[in-house]
Amino acid sequence: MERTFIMIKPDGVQRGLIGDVIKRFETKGFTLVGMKFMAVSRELAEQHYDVHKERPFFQGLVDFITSSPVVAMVWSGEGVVASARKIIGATNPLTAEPGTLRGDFCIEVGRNLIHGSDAIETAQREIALWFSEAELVTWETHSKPWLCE
Ligand code: IDP
Ligand code: MG
Repeated sequence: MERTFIMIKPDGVQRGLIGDVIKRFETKGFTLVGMKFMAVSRELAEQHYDVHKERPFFQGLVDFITSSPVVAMVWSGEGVVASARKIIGATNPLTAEPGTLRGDFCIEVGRNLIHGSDAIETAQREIALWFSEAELVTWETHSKPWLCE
């Protein structure tokens, strides 16, 4: 089953929005398969955002992600990678549609609440970076027949 990596960034944790974020993915019908509340090392933050290492905001981004705890999660379901990106909304919260997490809960790109993998291959890389296989739980929700034909 398709899986994606979702992280509630330090601003989401500090602002008490952990429950709101998790609720959106739960009520949509995706399945949580891994979750941890953690402080992020500089090394992990730099690896996670490696693709942006030449960008001017890179150091600030790493400073921010390591400044306060995050919630790292893996969610699964058919089409979860693209669907999670839609739920999250555009990178710039001012252009993110109302109804998306960024559209509803934040205003600046440098404090945009949440990370979600942008493609299936990225999700695989990010899940392997943040979680060991032993930390991921394979289980079936009792709602499955009420969510899927
Ligand atoms: P995404 O999180 O929507 O995938 P990316 O372009 O991959 O967006 O950028 C990763 C993260 O880097 C963004 O979520 C945001 O936190 C930060 N970021 C991107 N562009 C800027 C910027 O211009 N200024 C400050 N931070 C930025
Ligand atoms: Mg990205």
